[in-house]
Amino acid sequence: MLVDRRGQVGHVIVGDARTIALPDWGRMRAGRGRLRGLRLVHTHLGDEPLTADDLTDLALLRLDATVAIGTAKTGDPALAYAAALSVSADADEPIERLDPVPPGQLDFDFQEWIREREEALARPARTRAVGEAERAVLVSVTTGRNRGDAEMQIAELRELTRSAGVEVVDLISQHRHRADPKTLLGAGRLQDLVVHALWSDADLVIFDQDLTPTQARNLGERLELRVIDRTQLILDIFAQHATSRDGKLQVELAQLKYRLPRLAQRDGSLSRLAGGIGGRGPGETKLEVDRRRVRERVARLERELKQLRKGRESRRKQRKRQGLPVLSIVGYTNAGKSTLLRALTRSKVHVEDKLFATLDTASRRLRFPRERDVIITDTVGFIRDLPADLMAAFRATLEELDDADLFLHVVDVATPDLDRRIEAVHRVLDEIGLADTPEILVFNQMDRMPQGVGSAIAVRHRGVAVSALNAEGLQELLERVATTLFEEDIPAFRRHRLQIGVEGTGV
Ligand SMILES: Nc1nc2c(ncn2[C@@H]2O[C@H](COP(=O)(O)OP(=O)(O)OP(=O)(O)O)[C@@H](O)[C@H]2O)c(=O)[nH]1
Ligand SMILES: [Mg+2]
Repeated sequence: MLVDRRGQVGHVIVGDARTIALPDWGRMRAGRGRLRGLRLVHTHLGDEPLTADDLTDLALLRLDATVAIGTAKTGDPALAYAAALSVSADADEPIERLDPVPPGQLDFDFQEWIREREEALARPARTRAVGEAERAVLVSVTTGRNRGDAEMQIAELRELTRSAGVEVVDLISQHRHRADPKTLLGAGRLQDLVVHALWSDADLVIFDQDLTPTQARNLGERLELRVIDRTQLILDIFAQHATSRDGKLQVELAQLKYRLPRLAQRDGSLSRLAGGIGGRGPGETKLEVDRRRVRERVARLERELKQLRKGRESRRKQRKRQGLPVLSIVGYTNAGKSTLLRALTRSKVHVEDKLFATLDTASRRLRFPRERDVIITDTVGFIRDLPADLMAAFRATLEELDDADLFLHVVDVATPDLDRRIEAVHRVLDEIGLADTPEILVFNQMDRMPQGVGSAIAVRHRGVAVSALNAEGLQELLERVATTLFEEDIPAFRRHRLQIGVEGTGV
């Protein structure tokens, strides 16, 4: 039976020995941070306590309480086992169980009890102000043997979340032998997730691992919260930061391509959802329409991007005719690439302590002594496991790198997983066929390290240590550039002292 707050029986459901099918919850949706307003009282065929499935339903459906009444050998009711979600964030367990008693002795003021619990739950919600950032629970599930760098991964997910303007309110992590194909997380951690999201009044859940369309759908439905994965988060950041026409179109294209299989997948399994919850969501016809629209839009975007690409190509050709060497700044996101461009050219390109602050290539002219000019370009940052759709969409932007005679590969020297990041950048360069372009490793942000440490790391990697922010080490860097590009020996340059001049932005 499903019993509402007034004590009225709304549904009587007859199941079989193994399962009961609960009704469609569509119209009985709980508000955010609230319980459903329904308690489930059901019988078990033996004198058996609440099962794992009972507790999963309790959590996922956010029931007020669940009660199982066992049956004695005689056929009489045995004990009543009751449980509810823990309402205090200090609780050790997501679920609170009452001591089993014969059903007749399950005697307390339910109205009062549930009122207190809802109040405890509503407390975090009340402190929220209008215009406040969205709140997210982060989830990380590592599998098999690849748990080694889980902490770094989580730290990076936090940074990505912050860059998207979302506040992190909680973290759930799990190491599993194998990912659950339906929900990624195991049932127990899923309960934890529901309860933590409830406690922290979260608006969305962000998974560090990419979700299959099926997992995304299952989780969204069970949590009744927006569920996104790392790829979507990165796409969101890109969408927020895109400024040029090119950038906006590329991001939109990547987003649509990511969404398409998720739309297509949905209707195939509308009929039966796990846990006996009736199917809901938009009907097939609407999905058909959605899918067609998305495909049309994808085609249009691709056409438009092709046009823009032509313009870009002719600009590149023109530049080539000028015969100027091209220096491209590449590196992991937030390493300080734009800051370095600024420092070198004293220009005002956009710098921000956010991942993927730069999405568009910006080129400036850099003047070396003896009238030798170089084009220097700033590019979009890289990240490990760059989503494939995004790579494809940004291929056009990355094509600019084809022209580079030399890469300035900027590394944040203060990051603990520096080697991994260098490797991640090399992997992307390799994927776009540019592994052979010479590079100078630039260990930036040395001001954040104790004296001498940055330079020591740079020496070990045969790079140059700089602080783009404080304009330190730039002279040495430029000398290295000059020797590499013009094959001139350093002493000759020392005599001249490098005077860099900067010219307009119309490259
Ligand atoms: N302390 C210190 N901070 C720096 C230095 N260089 C850059 N930063 C800071 O690092 C943050 C990121 O700098 P950006 O230049 O935007 O980095 P980016 O590599 O262009 O980043 P994306 O475009 O987002 O990939 C900013 O807050 C900068 O002020 C440095 O030498 N020292
Ligand atoms: Mg930048």
